[in-house]
Amino acid sequence: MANNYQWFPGHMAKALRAMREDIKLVDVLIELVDARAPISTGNPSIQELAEGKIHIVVLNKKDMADPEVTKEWLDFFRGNGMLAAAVDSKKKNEVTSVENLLTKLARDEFKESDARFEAAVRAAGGDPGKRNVRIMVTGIPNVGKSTFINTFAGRASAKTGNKPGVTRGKQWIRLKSGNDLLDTPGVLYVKPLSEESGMRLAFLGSLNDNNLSMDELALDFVKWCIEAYPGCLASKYGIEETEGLETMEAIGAKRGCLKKGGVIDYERAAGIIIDDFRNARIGRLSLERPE
Ligand SMILES: Nc1nc2c(ncn2[C@@H]2O[C@H](COP(=O)(O)OP(=O)(O)OP(=O)(O)O)[C@@H](O)[C@H]2O)c(=O)[nH]1
Ligand SMILES: [Mg+2]
Repeated sequence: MANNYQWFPGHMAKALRAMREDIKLVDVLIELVDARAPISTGNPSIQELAEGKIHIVVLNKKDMADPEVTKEWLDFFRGNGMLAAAVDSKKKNEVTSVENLLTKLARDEFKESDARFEAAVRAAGGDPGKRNVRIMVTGIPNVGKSTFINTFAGRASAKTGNKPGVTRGKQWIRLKSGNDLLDTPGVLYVKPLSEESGMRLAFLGSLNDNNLSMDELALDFVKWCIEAYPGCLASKYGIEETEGLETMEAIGAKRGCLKKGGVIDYERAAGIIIDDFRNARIGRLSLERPE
């Protein structure tokens, strides 16, 4: 069965409405994307939503991405006049460097007398005299929003998980710097996904696995990997790379994924391959490069 790589959430319109409301309250939008696929995990509509705000693109999970490609992406975004940084959200110093940049930018950009800002702070029950910089994190499911917020806030304040869609609720977190961070990240879904983008999101675990055939997903991944990073699967699993299905079978056999009669257990092989990719055990592989 071939996979249909699309979102299946019933709450996309609701999420967008909530996000539009939240955006009114903040000065700064931190858009988290996955460093391994910054375009497919990004939101084209955020440009319009972020108008009048400081918008920074943060390439998250850089520890799992191909470092050379991440450098190219940073050049790409900065070359297009955007603010961009790459981080491992589990590292405090990397997350803090993003805040330092934002605080400085926000102070320069928004003057004390900014009426729009004051109104927004009052509407949120805050004290505009204090001029705290208000920050919001956005991103598609599973890009690491909760992890980023936790590290940012310096305590476990946002629930994290491996499955998309874990986060609910809403509150502000006062940061050590005096800035305020919205606890609830904004979630945006881009629809429709192109076949290629959808597949990348599925590899990364941003689409719900329950709606996918994992055999097909792993096979698509193996095919991609042979082409984009030749030799990678061969050295990881000690097999020979041929065409996709045969290579997947070789990995399965090597890992003892066999059913009665020596038939390959595709499901188990698929689970191993996808899990290895998602934990960067096959290597630091980027799914997208700048054109
Ligand atoms: N290696 C690595 N893993 C990360 C990083 N950031 C997040 N993760 C992992 O990615 C998974 C998803 O992270 P979450 O913080 O739950 O992602 P989220 O965007 O809040 O997900 P939803 O709430 O489901 O939309 C978790 O297993 C995290 O541990 C990172 O920078 N590096
Ligand atoms: Mg979350």
